[in-house]
Amino acid sequence: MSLIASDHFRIVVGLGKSGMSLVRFLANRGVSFAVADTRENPPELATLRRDYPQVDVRCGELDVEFLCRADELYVSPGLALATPALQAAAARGVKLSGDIELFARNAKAPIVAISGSNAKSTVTTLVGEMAAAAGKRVAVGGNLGTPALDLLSDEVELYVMELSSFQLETTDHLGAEVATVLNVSEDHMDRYSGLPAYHLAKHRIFRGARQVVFNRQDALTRPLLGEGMPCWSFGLGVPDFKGFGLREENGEKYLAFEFQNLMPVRELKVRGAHNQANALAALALGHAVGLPFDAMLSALRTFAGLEHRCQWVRDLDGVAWYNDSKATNVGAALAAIEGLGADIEGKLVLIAGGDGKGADFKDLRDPVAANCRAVVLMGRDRELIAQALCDAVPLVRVGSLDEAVQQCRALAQPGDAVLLSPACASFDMFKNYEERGQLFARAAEDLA
Ligand code: UMA
Ligand code: ADP
Repeated sequence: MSLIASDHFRIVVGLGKSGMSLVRFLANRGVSFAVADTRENPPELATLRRDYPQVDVRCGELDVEFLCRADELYVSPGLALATPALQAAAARGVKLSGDIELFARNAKAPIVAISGSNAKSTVTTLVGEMAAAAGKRVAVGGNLGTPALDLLSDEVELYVMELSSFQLETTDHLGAEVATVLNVSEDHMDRYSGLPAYHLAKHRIFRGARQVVFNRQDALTRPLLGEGMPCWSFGLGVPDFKGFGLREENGEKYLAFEFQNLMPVRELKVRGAHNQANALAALALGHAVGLPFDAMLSALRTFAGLEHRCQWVRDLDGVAWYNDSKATNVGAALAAIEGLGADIEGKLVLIAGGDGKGADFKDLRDPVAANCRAVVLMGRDRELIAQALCDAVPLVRVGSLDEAVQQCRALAQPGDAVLLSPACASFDMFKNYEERGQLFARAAEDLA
């Protein structure tokens, strides 16, 4: 059976990383397609013109008549499906699809599919490392790192895929061997009408799944299941049948599966309760696809965490500095504030603010009051955060990250930790969260 109909005409909408992977995929299969992007100069334009000069590319405002020439549009996850030109094309019978749908139709090895508001990259990387430790030829990517279609290969024995809600919106049938939504908290409220719409998009990951992993502590991660669907769970409580969790014995806390202790928690290099949950989620996913425990546990022992996720930067005069620039929403910042706050002797001096993506910051108030000495606020939505925090702790407004670092140096006391965990996207002040994290780390390292 041909996995891609050759008589259809397609248009790739969006010429970023995923768009370029679509171009390579379609060109390699000799099917006819064109490209459109609303930007005058999309990131991969030069590469496209160099490698595929024959491809018709339309830049600038989307032209509905042009889009309607296609049978199918492969839409970038960066473009909302609600974009009027896309909706107009859909109304005229053009199918809206995406790279993950195409990937799923063409992947020959089992897929571990991972979504959630937070911890996707951490858990995806962990499962990838567990599979590699077990000797599997594993391909890891999706929303993280390499675009899905660039991973396709007959050599691959297991795909471990991080999938965003944006990617899932254009995915009709993933057919994962095991799928999970790790947690659900508000994010991307500038693209969704509310939490229900975001939740619905995330749950498309379960379409056609053969097994499911859910979070016992987050009801929104549970799919509606048909009877007999194999189902594993994780959570920080004591586990039961088909569950991964924590158990305490003789004063020692263990990662555990059902009634069996697997490994003392202290052997994990990553810190905080949220990372224990991530380790348990990865174990559940790995177990579902038959990875042996010894390989999975050895991967857990060596995993030191990803850059920009509660990453230790330095100690200075008894104050530890942490870069959690990847905390681009409230849920992630809460995990860092509560996780790290419980782990240190003193208090946190928090740097927050940026592009809030329409979020409601009120959930920060109590954890900030309990864990923080002060909050240094920057970025476009700093006043929204200030309003939500009220008078929970002293607030300091700054105009730059360097100024924020200087203020933190003055505010923090021995035993405290300075934490950059902005609860916001970075785009109002930086190229991306990586640049924000790097500049923070550099400014902290430069302090004398
Ligand atoms: N854009 C336009 N016009 C277009 C197309 C895009 O203005 O016609 C703009 C939009 O603001 C969009 C941005 O460009 O947000 C990026 O779109 P793109 O098509 O250039 O993106 P890619 O480079 O293909 O990256 C996408 C994912 N980006 C998004 O979902 C926004 C990357 O996830 C992903 O790694 C990549 O595909 C490969 O699969 C990034 C991301 O920020 C890391 N994801 C969000 C997140 O993690 O929160 C969901
Ligand atoms: P994602 O890919 O979903 O953005 P990451 O693994 O990159 O996830 O982590 C993003 C942010 O979420 C980090 O700032 C991290 O501190 C926070 N985080 C990590 N694990 C969890 C968790 N289990 N629950 C909530 N937040 C978490």
